[in-house]
Amino acid sequence: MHTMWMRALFIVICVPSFNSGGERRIKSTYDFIIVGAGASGSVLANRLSEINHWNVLLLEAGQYPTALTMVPLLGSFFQFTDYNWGYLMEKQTNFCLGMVDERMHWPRGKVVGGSTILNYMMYVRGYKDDYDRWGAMGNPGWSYKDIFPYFLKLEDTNVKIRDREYRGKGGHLSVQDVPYRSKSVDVFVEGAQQAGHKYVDYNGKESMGVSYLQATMKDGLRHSAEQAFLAPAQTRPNLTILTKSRVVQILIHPKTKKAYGVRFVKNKRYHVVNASKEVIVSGGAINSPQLLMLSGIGPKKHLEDLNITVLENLPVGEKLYDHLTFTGLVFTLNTSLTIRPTQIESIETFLQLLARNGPLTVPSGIEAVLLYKTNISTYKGNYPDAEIVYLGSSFNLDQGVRFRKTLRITDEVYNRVWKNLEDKHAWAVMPALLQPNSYGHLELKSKNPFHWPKLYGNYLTDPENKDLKTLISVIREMERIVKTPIYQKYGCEIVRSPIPGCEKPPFDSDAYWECAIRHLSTTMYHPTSTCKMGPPNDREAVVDSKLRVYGVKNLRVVDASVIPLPLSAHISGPTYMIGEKASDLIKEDWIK
Ligand SMILES: Cc1cc2nc3c(=O)[nH]c(=O)nc-3n(C[C@H](O)[C@H](O)[C@H](O)COP(=O)(O)OP(=O)(O)OC[C@H]3O[C@@H](n4cnc5c(N)ncnc54)[C@H](O)[C@@H]3O)c2cc1C
Ligand SMILES: *[C@@H]1O[C@H](CO)[C@@H](O)[C@H](O)[C@H]1NC(C)=O
Ligand SMILES: *[C@@H]1O[C@H](CO)[C@@H](O)[C@H](O)[C@H]1NC(C)=O
Ligand SMILES: *[C@@H]1O[C@H](CO)[C@@H](O)[C@H](O)[C@H]1NC(C)=O
Ligand SMILES: *[C@@H]1O[C@H](CO)[C@@H](O)[C@H](O)[C@H]1NC(C)=O
Ligand SMILES: CC(=O)N[C@H]1CO[C@H](CO)[C@@H](O)[C@@H]1O
Repeated sequence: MHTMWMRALFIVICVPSFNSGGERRIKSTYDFIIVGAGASGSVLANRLSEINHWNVLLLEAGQYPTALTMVPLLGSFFQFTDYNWGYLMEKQTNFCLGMVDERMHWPRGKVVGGSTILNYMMYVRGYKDDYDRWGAMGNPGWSYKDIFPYFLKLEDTNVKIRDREYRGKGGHLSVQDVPYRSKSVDVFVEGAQQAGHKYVDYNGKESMGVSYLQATMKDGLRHSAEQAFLAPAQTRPNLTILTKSRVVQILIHPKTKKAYGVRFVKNKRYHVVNASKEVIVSGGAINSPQLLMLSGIGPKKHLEDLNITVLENLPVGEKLYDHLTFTGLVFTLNTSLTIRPTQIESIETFLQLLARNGPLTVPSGIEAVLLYKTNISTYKGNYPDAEIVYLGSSFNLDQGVRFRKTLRITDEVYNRVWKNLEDKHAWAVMPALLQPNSYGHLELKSKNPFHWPKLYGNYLTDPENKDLKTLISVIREMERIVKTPIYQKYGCEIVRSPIPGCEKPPFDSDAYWECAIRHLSTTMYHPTSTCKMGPPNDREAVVDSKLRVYGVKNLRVVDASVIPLPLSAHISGPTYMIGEKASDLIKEDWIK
């Protein structure tokens, strides 16, 4: 942010994008109305408009993104624009203690492409057991063997280490190696192997191990849902995309319980459009449950308290799984191998980007991942419950200007832990919990559709404290990795400045790490399960295995909300898959 060209970027962001977003005349009726142009909604819009005689309307609350969103290192930058809904988690006891107002930031994309415009581009599909569990819960068609072909269908994989028969070629979404690698990431990948982890294609045959990052990227730039799925379909006459169109209600006949259209706001005016076949809600794991509840579908008591007429009593929003990660684990090397602040600001780096290489192509600084099973896990299969996300730098990379603010780290904490690292070769990992036992929930604040919902993460609240123990075990594993010969060669040391508020317990004791985790943990931005899929006898289920909302006709939810259990994955991949699978389910239902 300190050089001319970085400032210029700010200015360009403010220039409206040239793509006006289909201001065609709004018809009164479409066959399908899709709410939300995120990961799932974009796939649906593409696949449903493949059918000649179907008219599809895609409504998106946000606008088209500027081309700058394609620069991978700038990912987190756009969280400070109106491409982000800007949600904050409610303040909860003994958590987020090192954050401004003790509240966690929960960014979500409000832009064509949804959260795939803001996300960190990590492509991690998840494992056989992830999906076999969905099937075993009574969701026919969702076992690994059923959904695997959809991953192959959506991907265009271009990575060096690749288990061929496990990876798709020729799909819409490009998955690549990051063209630039800091020297320090090689040390991590080697160190993890010296500590006994395998080097693998983590989206391939071997379930666990260490790997360089595979990213949703094309030619070194972000490949979003908008580019992968909407751009190729945009000119189809039977697809209408309306931007800055915020749906405030799903219209449902109170007697027949049939969804027949939506009400939305565009240019400060209310519009009503009908759907002759279906309304499909793809607003993401926070907005989809919010919209259902505003429309009378949700927990009876909660809706009645807000004076919303109850059409269907369902446990909408009552379960919310997320992946938690700890951001206070920082190390230094005695040699210049990491990505340096001065490097980021140089003109040379900018020129490298034009050649589709250099540090700006690294998605938000993330370079590698290690997926493995901790010794806390009691799961029988060979299946990871933990992840270590490797950053080739640390939050001081930009002098605390941006990364720190996305996490709402207070000045006091930043100054103590990171400030004096600004001239050191610092790097960080983010240990993450993939199979949490705790879960949160969300509620409406009021019946006003423009009010934020109330979000509760409830992290680390499981009665046996397994989530906390797992996170500490992952920190310990990282400490083991930095003891390997390769790390010792570069004089690796853990940063020992205690987090303010955690000075009492001896540094590096379990009690210290618990305190640190309660101060500086954050979401990996993976909320799911708020409109959970399940069989009719599952009392937590909101949609059936065809993603139809129970008790309401012609209404589906298709996005990360339907995911029934925590995934050992990052959520964009599975959400694209859900979009592909749902498109086929819808086609099967309507093409006789
Ligand atoms: C900062 C960040 C980093 C992430 N990093 C990664 C990563 O590295 N790897 C990964 O796999 N995943 C990552 N994710 C998660 C991933 O991007 C999401 O899980 C995925 O995009 C979810 O897809 P979705 O279709 O459920 O919702 P979204 O992609 O969020 O799309 C929902 C869309 O619906 C629109 N919408 C909502 N309500 C309305 C309404 N009422 N009317 C009209 N439109 C509406 C929204 O504006 C949005 O465009 C990250 C997410 C964030 C925010
Ligand atoms: C939309 O559907 C409703 C309910 O079936 C109907 O009353 C209304 O007239 C329809 N509107 C249009 C424009 O077709
Ligand atoms: C619900 O309606 C009743 C009666 O009109 C009113 O007294 C009450 O304040 C309303 N509650 C809310 C939460 O709006
Ligand atoms: C669990 O694993 C961690 C890191 O790998 C290690 O430090 C710890 O001692 C292990 N605990 C037990 C009980 O084996
Ligand atoms: C880094 O530390 C290692 C181990 O102490 C040492 O052998 C090496 O010479 C150091 N390198 C530099 C550049 O100081
Ligand atoms: C009616 C109509 O214009 N149908 C088009 C819908 O989109 C598909 C895919 O591009 C075209 O083949 C149809 O002609």
